[in-house]
Amino acid sequence: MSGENTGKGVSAAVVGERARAVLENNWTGSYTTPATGLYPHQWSWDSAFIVMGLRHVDAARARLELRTLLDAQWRDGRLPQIVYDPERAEEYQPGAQFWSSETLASSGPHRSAGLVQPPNHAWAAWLVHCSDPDGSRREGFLAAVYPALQAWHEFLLRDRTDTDLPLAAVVHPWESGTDNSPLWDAAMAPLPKVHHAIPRPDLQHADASERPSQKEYGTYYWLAERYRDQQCEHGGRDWPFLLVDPCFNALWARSEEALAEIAATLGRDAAPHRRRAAEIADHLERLFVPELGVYGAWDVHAQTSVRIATINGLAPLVLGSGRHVDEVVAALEGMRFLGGERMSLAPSYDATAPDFRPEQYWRGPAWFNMNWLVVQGLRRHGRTVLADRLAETMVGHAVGGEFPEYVDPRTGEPHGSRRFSWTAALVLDLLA
Ligand code: 2M8
Repeated sequence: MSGENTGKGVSAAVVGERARAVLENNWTGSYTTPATGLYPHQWSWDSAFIVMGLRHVDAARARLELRTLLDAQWRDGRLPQIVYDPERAEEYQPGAQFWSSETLASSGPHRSAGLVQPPNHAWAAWLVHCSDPDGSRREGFLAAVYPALQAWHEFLLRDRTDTDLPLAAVVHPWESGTDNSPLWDAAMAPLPKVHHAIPRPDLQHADASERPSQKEYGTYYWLAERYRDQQCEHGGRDWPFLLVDPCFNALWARSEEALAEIAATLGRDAAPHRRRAAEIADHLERLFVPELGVYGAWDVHAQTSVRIATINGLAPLVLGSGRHVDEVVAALEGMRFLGGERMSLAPSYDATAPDFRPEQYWRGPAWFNMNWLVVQGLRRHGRTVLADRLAETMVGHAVGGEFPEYVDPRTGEPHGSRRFSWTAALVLDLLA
């Protein structure tokens, strides 16, 4: 796209410069915060998305970003949702004090949250290696990160899969990264709420109407406190929130494919990773909902399927093996998502649903990371015209809205934080 006009009267070179400036501004010296005000620490899947874009402008820094996250890995293999900056303890809640991870034998060397986030890290590691193979080799990057990434995936296998449907389950909506997605509503509804006051520093940086509600936070805290009080162990099917998310698992399979590439490059056995990727992809097919044309979720605790159309259900497109590519692309182009030209980007939730909210967090807005996943999936399956259209729109909305966290999918009107890191990073990737 270099030198071309992005459609907002700004050249691709200028967009690239602005995106780099966002990442520069949010860089701490060893990682990039998602946004300076609202999210002052290192977030797990944000960092991996950031690495996927940062590699085009500074591969060494991208490698450092990922290694910083992996340094915080717990002894049991989990990669924490948040690695806290002790200097900014009060600026985000729940913070390091809430989790007190330093009191747990299984935790890592840094203060971090006990939850996890979607496993896009091995994919990011492979991409950053491919961008600068010489630098990566000189640093021994793949050899250094491979054992940690393997241990992370083994944690998912050991701790999060169930015999009936061996896909990874999340134990809290925060783990899905799509916090208040309607996918979790039915499981959340019967859960209690805490009665104490909940600190909400997030509301100093974002309008309350664009953040999860106080009611949602009541249950988030109830569930997080319970998990923390059980030493960050869910203890099996009795855990009241155990949801299999199609996006989380698609990223796990995509990352297993990347681990196979990494293993082969290191002269190790790639076959177990290929097998695991194929198994996850196979099991994912059981989540396909024919009447919606997308993948749904599975509630392990309630033993029920969640048949709702969300952007999470399009994510399996990133896999090469998908058996329902035509149906998923038709759903993407249909009324629930792009609706022809009605939507400029794919919304996070079914646009035909009565409770679709185009400005409310994960209940309608279009997110850059999710649309980027859709673009990757479309490209993988040769649907380049639609992929290019979405990519161009993403770049236009990003630059028009100062790299917003998310946008109204109809108009591109910006919402949430501005100068948001993964928006800037993924735009850099699209420009490259
Ligand atoms: C949002 O989630 C955090 C909790 O992790 C929050 O709402 O405070 C989500 O959009 C999540 O996907 C993202 O990783 C995080 C930081 O950008 O913010």
